Amino acid sequence: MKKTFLDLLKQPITNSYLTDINKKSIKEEYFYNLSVVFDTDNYLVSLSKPVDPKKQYTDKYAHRASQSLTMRKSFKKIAKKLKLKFKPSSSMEIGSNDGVFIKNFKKKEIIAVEPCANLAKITKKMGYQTYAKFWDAKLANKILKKNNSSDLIFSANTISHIPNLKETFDAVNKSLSENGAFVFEDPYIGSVIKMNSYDQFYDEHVHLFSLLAISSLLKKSKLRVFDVELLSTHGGSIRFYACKEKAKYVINKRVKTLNQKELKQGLQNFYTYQKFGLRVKNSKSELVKLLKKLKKRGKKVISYGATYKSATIFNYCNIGNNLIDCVLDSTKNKQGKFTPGKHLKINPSGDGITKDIDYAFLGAWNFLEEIKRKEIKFLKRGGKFITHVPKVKIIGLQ
Ligand code: DWN
Repeated sequence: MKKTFLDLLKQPITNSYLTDINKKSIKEEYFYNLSVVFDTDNYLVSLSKPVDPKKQYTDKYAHRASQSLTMRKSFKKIAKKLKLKFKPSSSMEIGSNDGVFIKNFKKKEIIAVEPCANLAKITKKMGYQTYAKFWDAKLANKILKKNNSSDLIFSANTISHIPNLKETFDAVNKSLSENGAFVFEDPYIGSVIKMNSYDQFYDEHVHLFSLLAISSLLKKSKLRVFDVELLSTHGGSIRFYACKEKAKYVINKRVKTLNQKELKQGLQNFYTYQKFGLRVKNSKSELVKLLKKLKKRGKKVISYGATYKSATIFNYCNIGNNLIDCVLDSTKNKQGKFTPGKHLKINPSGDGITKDIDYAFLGAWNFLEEIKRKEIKFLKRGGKFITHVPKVKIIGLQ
């Protein structure tokens, strides 16, 4: 049974950065109601009503996974580790974005799957066999007609974006070689609950995974988890290592340990999510209170990182130009545009936060350390960051 525990109100599609603010663009902006449910049968946390993927993954997809040093390093490290561990002769990545992972593989060794045409163009140009399509049974069959099954299927921040998980996992099973490994990582619901990072809920994050939920879902597609890792990336992610039911892999003890940890955290109980829902409401009032106080004192506040996550915060908390001046972002194709829903101008982060700024809300709180290093001058002159994770607070130099 699906039970609702969170209502994040009317939200826009997070990838829909506006090029212009005028009557027409505002009228055409698409909104939907973002509410989140817990499935008591398989412990899966999902959006109650996912948006049509064709509206989301267009040829104007903005996010470039290679924009942060943290992620470039993380993808390089995992590529090296997977090559050593599984020695795959044929690999595939589902959701290859701008090629930040596959660039660590030889051109003939890996296939890219990426539905956003503008991103698929990048990996094609790099020389990789790229399918500019959504991952589903039809595509899996098409790829198998031309290629061997895969010894390694990798996917980062993509599986949680796909509404139909049964079809997704069935297609993976079909595409894996007998002892192939399916390694995928996505934001972890355990971290979201712990850190109160409710901004991980937005249109693209159709599900947030736990080990409990994934174990149950994979079983239905004759797959099983044989190892698991908790990661610090994106404010807390989970990496699953899965294989066919009869593959050679022995289950690592990390699986049992995490299973117990999740039960202890209560990820199997609706009550845990209900309590989280209440904490989210408090976080909203704390943040709005702080921003209003700073505004009253004449402080200049901006936001750092035009993240998809921050669209949830701004729209849920009703934060617009009344409280925040603009957003800084290093991604070229976001610059000069306006954030979805609240229409904050996105400016280049350029040489750093300018002297007139007193506070910067961390839209990209998951890159706090990287941003702190970049913006050390801002901190040294007394500038401060604001975050809502794990609770609303101000971060200075110390
Ligand atoms: O799953 C998803 C994740 C991985 O990426 C997607 N559905 C969409 C996107 O979500 P996000 O926008 O919340 O992700 P990030 O990676 O937290 O975005 C960081 C943003 O901040 C980028 O636009 C780049 C920007 N940035 C910056 O301007 N200066 C980041 C850093 C580290 C910086 O120093």
